[in-house]
Amino acid sequence: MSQIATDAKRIVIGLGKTGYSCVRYLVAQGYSVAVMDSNPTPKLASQLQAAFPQVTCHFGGYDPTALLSAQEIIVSPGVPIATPEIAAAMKQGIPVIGDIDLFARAYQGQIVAITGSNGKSTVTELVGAMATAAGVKAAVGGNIGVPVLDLLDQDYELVVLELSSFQLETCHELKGHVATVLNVSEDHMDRYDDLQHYLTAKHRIFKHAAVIVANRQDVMTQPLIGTGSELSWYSLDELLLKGFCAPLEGNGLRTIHYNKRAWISQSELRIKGSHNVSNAMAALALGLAVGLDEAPMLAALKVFPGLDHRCQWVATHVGVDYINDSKATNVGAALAAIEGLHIKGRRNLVLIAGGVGKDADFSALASVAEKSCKHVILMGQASDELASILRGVPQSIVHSMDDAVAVATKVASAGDTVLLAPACASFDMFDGFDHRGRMFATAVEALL
Ligand code: UMA
Ligand code: ADP
Repeated sequence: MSQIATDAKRIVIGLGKTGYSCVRYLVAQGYSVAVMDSNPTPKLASQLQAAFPQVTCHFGGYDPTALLSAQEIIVSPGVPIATPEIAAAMKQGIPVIGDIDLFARAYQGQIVAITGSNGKSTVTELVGAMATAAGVKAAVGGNIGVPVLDLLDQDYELVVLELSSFQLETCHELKGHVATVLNVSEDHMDRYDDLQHYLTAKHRIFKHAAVIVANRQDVMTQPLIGTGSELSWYSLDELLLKGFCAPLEGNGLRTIHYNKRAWISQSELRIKGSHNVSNAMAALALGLAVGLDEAPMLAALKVFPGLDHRCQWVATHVGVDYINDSKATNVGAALAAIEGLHIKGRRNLVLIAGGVGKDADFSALASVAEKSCKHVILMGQASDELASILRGVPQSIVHSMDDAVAVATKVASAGDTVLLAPACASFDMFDGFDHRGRMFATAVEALL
């Protein structure tokens, strides 16, 4: 631990990817900067001290006196603003912001701002690909893994931001040219009092947006108060005369229409499932709002392969499909995957689930799993709770991904699908959802 110089005018809290990018940016702007982290040995500490020896550090907790003398506190998304030392500084009127506000102050180009409980990364990448296809110099960043301030190093005309509720909590100055909340279902209930609290954080994205893209069928994606923004609608099932819609047709597929004119059939998309038709419509509406043309947007949509660890086919072994949906880190995403892969009238799924439950309510999984899963394989911290909720389905509890796949091979038969859709975060057993997905793929590939 070291003492923070009293002239440290900007204090960055949390020395992860975001905190590091904030320090780098603020130092380059000539500010006096200090950094604090609750961890006594943050991973990036030695890198920071080597690159920015002038930055004072306080690790293993927060220095309340220094916080009360800050001109501005920049909080990383993983650090709750309800942390007592931060709340005390806020009470004294010290501005508490995040990296998104620093970015918003500096960036002059157009911003597409995307949040939602599920589909954020897919839609963010898709809009980025559409813009690139349209010849626009565009980048994607934010919660997707690229700290936004790192995007200022290049002169982008358009930036597509994936924003989490955590980032939006500290966001006051963002002026998204167009903003959207894709959907809202329970997530991060260990950080929020209830769904309303979480929804309120998400809806902060609408503030100052010129255009809001919203799902006509889902009131939680629509601004609850008048914003003065233009509204651009899409809807999966409802026929819309204005905006995007894709009602189900006789062949069981959908065609995306815009202002009643057919644009593209679902059969031309590589990303599967009706949730991805919804994602595609949101991306098209966001693209239109920033002036992208139909032809390059559709060209990008047709070749978009989807992202790793999102309902990703890994292999077919003795007639059984193995699907990696490790990014299903909440109940809503897991339900979308289960419903998307379920064959009506059959229990064709072997579900691998569990991990860190984040205080979620898993009860919605029970009836869906009972009609679609022949077996559930549970692991991690939430396994006992899931076992109890899914007691209507034959089940096993395992302690490693290798064991999960080994059990799955025993219970699945030709025509079935083994689906990794954990409905939980991964940090009890893995470094992240991508590590968990890779461990699944490795175990499956070892069968071949
Ligand atoms: N820390 C504290 N006090 C705390 C919590 C954490 O000091 O109470 C410290 C940790 O010791 C660590 C640092 O803060 O040293 C980590 O900061 P962070 O958790 O904000 O993580 P970053 O590395 O900065 O990554 C963040 C996002 N992480 C979180 O929101 C938890 C990343 O999203 C994002 O990609 C990155 O910024 C770039 O914008 C990850 C995520 O899990 C992928 N997001 C959640 C989700 O998608 O569900 C919201
Ligand atoms: P996010 O960045 O919000 O986590 P991703 O695009 O990474 O979203 O997808 C995360 C998970 O959510 C995946 O498991 C995917 O199958 C599921 N998913 C994607 N889009 C939707 C949607 N519109 N509704 C429900 N689930 C979705």
